[in-house]
Parts: sequence; C-alpha cells; structure tokens
Amino acid sequence: MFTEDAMLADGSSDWGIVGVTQRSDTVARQLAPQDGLFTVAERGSGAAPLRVVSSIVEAISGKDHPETVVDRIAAATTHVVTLTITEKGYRIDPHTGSLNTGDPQVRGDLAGHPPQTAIGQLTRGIQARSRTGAGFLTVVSCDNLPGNGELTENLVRAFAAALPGEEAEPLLAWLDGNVTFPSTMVDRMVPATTGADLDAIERELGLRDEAAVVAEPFMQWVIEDNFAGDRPAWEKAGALFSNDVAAWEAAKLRLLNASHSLLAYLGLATGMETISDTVEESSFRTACQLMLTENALPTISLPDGLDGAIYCDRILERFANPALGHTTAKVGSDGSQKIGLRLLSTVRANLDAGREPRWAALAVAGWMHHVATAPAQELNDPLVAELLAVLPAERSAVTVVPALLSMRSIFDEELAANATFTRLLTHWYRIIETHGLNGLRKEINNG
Ligand code: CS2
Repeated sequence: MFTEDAMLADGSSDWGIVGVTQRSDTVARQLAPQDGLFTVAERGSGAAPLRVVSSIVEAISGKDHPETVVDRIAAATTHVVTLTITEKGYRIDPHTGSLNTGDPQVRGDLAGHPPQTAIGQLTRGIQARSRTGAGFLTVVSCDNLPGNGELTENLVRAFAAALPGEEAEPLLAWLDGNVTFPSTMVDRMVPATTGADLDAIERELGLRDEAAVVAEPFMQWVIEDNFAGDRPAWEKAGALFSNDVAAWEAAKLRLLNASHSLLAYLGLATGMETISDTVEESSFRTACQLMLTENALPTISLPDGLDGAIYCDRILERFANPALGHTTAKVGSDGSQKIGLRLLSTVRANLDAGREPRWAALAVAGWMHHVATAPAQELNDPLVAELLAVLPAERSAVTVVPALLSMRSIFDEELAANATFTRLLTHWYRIIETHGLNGLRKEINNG
C-alpha cells in the first residue's frame, strides 16, 4: 500500500514488488493467478472502502524456487529488499543472539545448496550482486525485533563470515560499501484471513479474491533514513523518516506487543477466542493498563512525537475493534520467540530498578499455563518439541514454573534464579489454574 501510494503521490510508475513466500507457499499460489493483485479490506470504525493493490508484480514461492529468489535479489533493477518473516524466520541462536549456524537449513545454505532460509537467500543474492556489479542495495527488516536493521546486518555478516575465506572476504568488503540495513517499525494488526472474510469480500467486490487481506484501519511505518540507493517516495505515502527508530520499536514492543501477548494468554486461559473479547472483560483491560503504566512505561524513553498516555489509550481502542476477529491463538503463537522481546525486557528492567514486574509476570505466567495445558497440536511454536520435553507429567504451578524457567533459550540464568520473579509467576499461575476467570478478576481488581 505504501509503495502504491508513493507512486500515486509522485506520478512515478517504475516501482514494483516481487513478493516471496517462505515456509508456506499459500500466498504465492493465491497471488500468482491474480497477477499479484489483492484486496485490502479494512475493518472497524474509520475503515476505508475496499481497495485493490497493484504494487506486487510477481509472486514466488521461495521454498520451491530459491534460485529465482536469489536471481531477483541479484538483479540490477532491484534496489530494496524488505523482510517480514516473523521472529522465528531470522534463525537467531538464542544463546549468542547471532546466526544459528547449528540450524540444519542454515548449514545447508552455507554449504551452497539452493538456499532455504531468508538470510541464506538474501546473502546469496547480495553475493551475486557483488560479482556482477549490480549496485547498491538496502535491506529493510519490518519485523517486531529491537534494532531490526542492525540485527539483520549482523545475521547477513555472520552468514558471509561463515563461508569459505575466499568467498567471505570479498563479500564482507562489498557489504561495507554497498549495502545498508535501516531499522524500521511497522504497525498494523492483520489477522489471518478466514473463509468468511473471503466470502464477505466477494459479495462487496463482486469478484472472488483468494489473496484478500483483512486489516485494521490504523497503519504506521517509521523508517531510519539510511538508504544505500534508490527507494520509492514512501514519505509521500505517510511513512515517517526518523533517526530514532529504536525508540519507536521499543515503545511498540513493550507497549503494544506486550499487551497483545498479555491479553492473548489471559484469553487463552479463560476460553476467549478473540482479542476484542479479552478487552471487553474489564479486569483484563485493567491488567493491561496496569502493565502499561506500572511496568512498561517506566522502562522506556519515548521518541519525540509519541505521547505515552495517548498511545496506550489508542492501543486499547485498537484491540477492542470487534470487526477484526484477531484471534488469541494467533497472537499467542510462537511465544518462545516473542516473550523475551516483549515481556522479559520489561521484567528485567523492573527487577533491576527494585520494582516488582507484577503485570508483566502475569503475562509470562499466562504463557506458561498455555504451554502446559494446550493440546500439543494447538501449541504453535518453533520450540514445541523442547517445551514439551521439559514439561513434567504432573502439571501445576510448582512443577511447571521451574521447568519452563530452566529453558535457557528463553530465560537467562539470572532471571530464572530471581526469587521475586519466580514468586510472581507461581502466584499468577496458581490463580489461573485453581480459580480461573473469577480468581483473575478478584486478584486483578485488588491491584
Ligand atoms: C501481534 C502482532 O501476532 C502478534 O504477535 O502482537 O502481529 C501485532 O498485531 C502487530 O505487531 C501490530 O502491528
């Protein structure tokens, strides 16, 4: 949408997006027969009319055609690569924070097989550019990760450095002079499209669109102004260029995404299907507000132009959008990849300052309860095998909390050994487990 709007705003027509899917080829299969056209259906108050977006010119399944992806990245006509591959797509080693070179797919990509991982495809594409003189490239990570530009650069460099010396050296040198990795913060809630959404859109549009996307009306993109070469005039489409993206990203992760996870796990613990249902429950809304004001806001410095109180009110309004149908299961998925960035950063900062992270601990306890009680097939998480392996047969607060805290890929030693944190987790877990919704209501309302 930003790219199409940018072209409409400055009258250019020379940009087009090659969309690449990663693990699942569904979206590429949906888009290809439609020439990349897809409908965006905004839902909720202030929604714009249906819009068919035309900025995607090609859709490729990266899993099936990795060499084509590398070729497109290598093309001299390519100037920017954006990544929206979710936390787990980066293949980060949780112990080092760098590339997980123990991951079999990363190893295969390094060995020169047709690359399967996003970082492998990207680095191989950049390597091809370096050999053909295809020119400057800017890589823009759009995922919910702090310092996503710097992180992506580190992963690409780690991949390059792990190649044989005669390949590594020229590639690392070429990266220095030709590729930049600005950080960005993207914000728009986009639930998984359902069959009912497609039917409703078909009735409104008069056409069947298999690739239609449902979204909230709000959208925001803050981009660090660090481009190696050309780019669409995204600022003309409403993107904000800023040199303080880290602060925007921290605010989003610790305020919006953290509350989203808190509500998702409270909802999953009490049988609520959508995020909008969870904010209708006034005690959950209160827990969310308390987490924001007492635990999260004191730990971050807000970027210029962001008013904390207004931002937090706005988040709750956005969560309450009943037309969106954003499910607690979707937001609660991949918890092992999300809670560290969204919640544990807040937990640590409070403990360091001698404060109790009561509400952030409630969210983490909710996640633990979800992991310990969800049927295995509903546990959507890349670490599912590891999580199930540490869980005890007998599952209660006193057994589950220490078992999950022992996972070093999620909790560092210091945090796992912190008595205050363990006490808070055990307290909340016990309330969820023994008293359910009524217990939570009582305990939250008591403050
Ligand atoms: C959500 C995010 O699924 C999740 O984990 O918290 O995808 C959230 O909807 C977006 O970050 C909003 O910009």
